[in-house]
Amino acid sequence: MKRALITGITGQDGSYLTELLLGKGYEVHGVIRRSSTFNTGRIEHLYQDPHEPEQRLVLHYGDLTDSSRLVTLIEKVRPDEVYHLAAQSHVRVSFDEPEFTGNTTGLGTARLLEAIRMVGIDTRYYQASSSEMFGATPPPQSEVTPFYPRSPYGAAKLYGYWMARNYREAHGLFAVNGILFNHESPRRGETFVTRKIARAAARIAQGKEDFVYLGNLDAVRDWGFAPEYVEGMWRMLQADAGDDYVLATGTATTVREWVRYCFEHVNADWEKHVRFDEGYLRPTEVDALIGDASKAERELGWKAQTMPEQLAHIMVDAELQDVGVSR
Ligand code: NAP
Ligand code: G4F
Repeated sequence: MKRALITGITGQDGSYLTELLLGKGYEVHGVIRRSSTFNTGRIEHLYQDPHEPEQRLVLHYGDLTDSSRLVTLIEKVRPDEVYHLAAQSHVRVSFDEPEFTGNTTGLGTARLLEAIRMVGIDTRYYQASSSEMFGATPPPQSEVTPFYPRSPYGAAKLYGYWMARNYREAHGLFAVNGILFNHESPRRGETFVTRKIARAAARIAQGKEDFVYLGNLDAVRDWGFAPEYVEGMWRMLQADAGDDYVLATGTATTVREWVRYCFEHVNADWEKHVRFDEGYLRPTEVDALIGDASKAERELGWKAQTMPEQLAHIMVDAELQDVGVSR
């Protein structure tokens, strides 16, 4: 039985990856943060009682800012595969908290890599790199596109990217950078734009709210479906050698188009319900991200299946179900 360690198991991707790995027969160990309220809602359905002899999902307290804990965790679990997904992952928030973002998203990666090196285990390491690293470089973006981050988050992720590459080159670690373009789902955090809009469309259609306040509607993103992307992460760690791969749909959608997809799905006129709030603008914006995932298709047999309009419908339907409407 293979053993995996997932940081960020309570996040969107962590929850889908846990489902995938448990389904493949893995023993899964997840790192969770101590919180005064439960933060395990996304993995509640996967929870296993620690008293069960056959337990294959084990949760451990830990934090990316706590190096010694990362060392003890790696020593205790001795995973065959490490999926490093934990991060302060919100771009807008990273402008308010650049130091915290650097400490967790950037240095947290160095702490984890160093823990693996110090303990000396033979493991495969997945780094959750991001299309946000491309920033101002125009699309299409692939593994050979130069980086130009436009946020403290993007800069922190770029540091993590180069640290993973350096541990591959300097220490021979099987380290992979998954450069993932935006991927969404009904489990997406409520303040990311796709979920915020899907949720608003459903609630407005049910008369629970009147307006949604948004920032830049002109930004272009390449939105795919998260469960397909975690399959790509797993495939990267099954390759013959550590390498870097882009995962994306290759399609361009503006925030305005996403708004239209969601509101049309509930037969509402978005122009009557969407209002502008400059508080949602970023000091520096990433205008357009459109990925070229041909390397992942060629080498891993991975290809995105769900395209943005269908994804918008999946997310709105989930929100409708949440407010008691089934379709
Ligand atoms: P997410 O939903 O925001 O989840 C982030 C996870 O990190 C949560 O489990 C969170 O724990 C944990 N975390 C945050 N700070 C931590 C700390 N100091 N110590 C330990 N854990 C900490 O993110 P996601 O969408 O699943 O994305 C997964 C990873 O992929 C992230 O690194 C993200 O930056 C990267 N990424 C995401 C996308 C995307 O479109 N989704 C694209 C490219 C790259 P709590 O639940 O306690 O907050
Ligand atoms: O949904 P977003 O906050 O995602 P963003 O900034 O693209 O970052 C996400 O994708 C990255 C991959 O490229 C990940 F690495 C990162 O962790 C995260 O998952 O914003 C998307 C776009 C932006 O251009 C933003 O300016 O939507 C625009 N937007 C317009 N109004 C808004 C809003 N974004 C948010 N969050 N809230 C708004 O009201």
